[in-house]
Amino acid sequence: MALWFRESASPAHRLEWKIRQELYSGQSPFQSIQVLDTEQFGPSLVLDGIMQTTTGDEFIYHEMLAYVPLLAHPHPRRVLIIGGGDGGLAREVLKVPGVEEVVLVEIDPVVVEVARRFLPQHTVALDDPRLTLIHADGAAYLTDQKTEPFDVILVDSTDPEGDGPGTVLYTPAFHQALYEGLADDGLYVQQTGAAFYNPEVVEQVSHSVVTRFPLCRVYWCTVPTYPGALFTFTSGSKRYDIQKPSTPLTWPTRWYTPQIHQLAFALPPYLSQRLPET
Ligand code: AAT
Repeated sequence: MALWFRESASPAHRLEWKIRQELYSGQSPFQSIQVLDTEQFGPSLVLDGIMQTTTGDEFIYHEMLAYVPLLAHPHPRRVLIIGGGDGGLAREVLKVPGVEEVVLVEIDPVVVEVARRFLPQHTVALDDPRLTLIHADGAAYLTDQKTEPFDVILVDSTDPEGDGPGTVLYTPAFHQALYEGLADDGLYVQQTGAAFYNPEVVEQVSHSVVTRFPLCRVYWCTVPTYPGALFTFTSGSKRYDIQKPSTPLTWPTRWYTPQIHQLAFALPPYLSQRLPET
């Protein structure tokens, strides 16, 4: 009998993946962790019952979370990634010319271990000498760290679900810590979820960001894996307008182009009506 993994997009809409095999199942101190070999998208990471990243479509999310901010910033030397223990985002960040140092703060060591075992496409850059891996809560790291400021911070986290580890990364206190952790011309982006079903996430984050950062922008891409496909990112910037690519793209990509970069900021009115004036 075929095995299916099922996730609720809403109480009345479900997504299902046909599973070849469960590759891993465990419980860490932070969350439940599964790696499922899906027939459509290959090996895929599920945390607390929510699909996080699949081998087949991860390039869309990771390219858009890395390249929009990094190619809008003219010299992104020091980059902080919060979450992203699967390594897919770090892989893209480390392709950008001029990136000298990446600090990856992932709360859960088990995510990194299982990604190394089962998601090799994601983890190819985790041993790059420019990368430092720290296991800590990203919010606590930012508040406690006494190191020099970052040019770019990328928040590749789980959604704000109940008492899950990602919830703290959607609070005004965290946005204040982000502001303080960035250089005078720094900028940040965080994933703000599937905007058809959870538009309140992007709404709340953008209202918090706009009170702290001179520039707040929302952009999107489509990810088949995430409910409703329409997926959003919210950014805060101290100086540079993240809508405008300033560094040329000189390496192959599968989703990102400078034209997609600019089009990604065109928002449907049902969503823009919820967002603050910027
Ligand atoms: N690269 C795409 C994968 C993810 S997983 C998000 C990661 O964020 C997980 O490994 C989780 O352990 C980590 N995380 C959650 N909270 C924190 C925290 N407070 N500090 C550091 N790391 C954290 C994201 C996919 C997006 C899913 C959209 N539904």
